[in-house]
Amino acid sequence: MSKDQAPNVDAPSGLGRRKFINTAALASLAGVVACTDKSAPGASAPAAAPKAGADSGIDYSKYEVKPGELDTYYSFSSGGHSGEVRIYGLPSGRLFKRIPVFNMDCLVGWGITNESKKIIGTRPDGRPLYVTGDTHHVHQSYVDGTYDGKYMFVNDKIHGRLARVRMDTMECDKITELPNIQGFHGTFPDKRDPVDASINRTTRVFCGAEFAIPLPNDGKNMAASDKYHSLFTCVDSETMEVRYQVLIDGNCDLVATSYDGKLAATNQYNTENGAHYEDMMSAERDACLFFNVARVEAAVKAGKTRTFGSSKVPVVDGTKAANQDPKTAIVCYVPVSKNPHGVNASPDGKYFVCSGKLSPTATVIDLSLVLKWFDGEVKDARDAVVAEPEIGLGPLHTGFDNKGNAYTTLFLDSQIVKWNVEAAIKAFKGDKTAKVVLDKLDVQYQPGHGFTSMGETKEADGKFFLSDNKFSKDRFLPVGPLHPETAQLIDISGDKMKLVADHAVYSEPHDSIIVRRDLIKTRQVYNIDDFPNAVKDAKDCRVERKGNKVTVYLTSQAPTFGLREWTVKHGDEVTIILTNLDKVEDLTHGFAIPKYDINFLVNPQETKSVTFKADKPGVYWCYCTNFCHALHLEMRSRMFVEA
Ligand code: K7E
Ligand code: CUA
Ligand code: CA
Repeated sequence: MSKDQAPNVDAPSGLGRRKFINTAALASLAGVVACTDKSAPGASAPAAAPKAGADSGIDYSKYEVKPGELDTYYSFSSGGHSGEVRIYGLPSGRLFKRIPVFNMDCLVGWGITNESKKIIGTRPDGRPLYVTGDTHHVHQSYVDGTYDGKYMFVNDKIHGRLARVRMDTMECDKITELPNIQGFHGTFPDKRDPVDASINRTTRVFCGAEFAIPLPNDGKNMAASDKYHSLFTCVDSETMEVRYQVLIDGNCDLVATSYDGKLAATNQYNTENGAHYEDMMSAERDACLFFNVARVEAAVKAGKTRTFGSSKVPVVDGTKAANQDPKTAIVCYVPVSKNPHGVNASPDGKYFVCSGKLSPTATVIDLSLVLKWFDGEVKDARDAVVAEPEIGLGPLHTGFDNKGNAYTTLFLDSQIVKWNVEAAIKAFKGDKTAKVVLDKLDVQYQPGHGFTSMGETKEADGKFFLSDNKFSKDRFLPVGPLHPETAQLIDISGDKMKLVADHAVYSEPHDSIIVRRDLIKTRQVYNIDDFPNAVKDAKDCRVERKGNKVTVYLTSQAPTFGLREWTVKHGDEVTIILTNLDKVEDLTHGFAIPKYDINFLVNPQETKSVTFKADKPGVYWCYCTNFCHALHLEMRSRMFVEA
């Protein structure tokens, strides 16, 4: 959008002519992505950037976090194909921590220590099972519709894994690979236990598979498209075991859950079951699938299940053919706009909103009508749609405030649109006076996810919206071909949205949540007793040998390691167990062995171990990598590998 082409909020220009993006319009879409064709819809000319600083009339000092002050929110963000999760403070945008999950990380030794490899899984030669990952969505565990501060869940799209991060240490403690799926995209924990109302704690994490694959995927047939299916999976949030899966028609994209715990949903853009993009956008409408959680679980319990391949996970049939009668159906297929992206739950618990992506509309689905469909009271599933406002081009994700307003990212228009849900419902019923679109704000550029402070909980507070943009181009000092992305902070507390900060973020965050800081309680010092192999006293440091297996028991306490030197033999299998005896907060030590590719951290009162083959004779200075003391450089030990 150029400067002289101010958004006409009441009647977004051009929408009438472009009811949806068709195949022909894909060319211009490609132009947008390549950022070469400035005339393409939504192509963002750098000249259109809003005036910075004093010219904007915004008092930025209101959003400043001064030295020594703490942020008011945590922002937990996926790291995309870096495979990690990140923690920022808001409003400052300061990066606090990168949590390794599906990647390797030599700062803390993730993928290097035995403890982390046990979580990741290993190959027969002891290397980590996978060292790549693609994190898309982060959500925390719930009690009664808001965060309980216990866990965070994050998915790996590449290898189809769900990981759990403990919120007290902010470290990954479990990873589960889902059977018989590819392209694990959307995930969401339930917000209330739907089956046992006495459990005021959520136990399910729902997971959607984006790519249909042949079941079984045994290499016998590539072409038979009727054999291709996606599965919707439920994982137990405590044990992290897969509870059950639902076989569906079409695919899964994003996932949402209702506040009463009765429904889980996934939007799908490939109802066509196409293998190529033209096929995937051939139908005028796709769908949002609603799973009746109690009925799905009753079917699992009743044993109406099958299994695929070597997996023992029970699979129930959620295909259309098996769910013709609403009164017994476990899945409801609600038709929505062409190739939707994103499904988000309004914090009042009433609606799910799907974005059109290839249609300039959002689809509002009334959950009470979906439940009525399951009771046979609503005949046509499409009747659960109560609004379909035109909001702009390329709508993707929606966040909510506490006043009934929705904020949707418009990828093609490079804008955030603020619209009112109840007004959209009135307009859908024919009320021509309903003011649906309330404001539009240019962002720089092409936003993907957008989310509001506490917006995924019933405690949505309407203070901030963060726009995670896919392109930054001219917004930051150039750093070569790989640009950072922009996370733009928007104040949504007033009638008009105000852009108050640009934060540079390393590629490529997809999704985040903004959590009030009082909901997070962390520990800064471990309990030494939580580690069964801890070396609890420097006097216990020793070398033990069983055949050619050698265990080195080691402690760290600034500025020394418990052994000044030790000897192993060429060819030994060496395990080093290191406990950090320091109890002082922030007193972390590192441990690196040159030429042996070993490097990891031990935090106060923590124990970690590594195992390797002593295949290179010589003297090796094992040193502390983490600046801990005035004698940090002197903090060393010596390993002698005897020839
Ligand atoms: Cu990037 Cu949530 Cu994976 Cu949309 S998804 S942008
Ligand atoms: Cu211990 Cu540096
Ligand atoms: Ca489609």
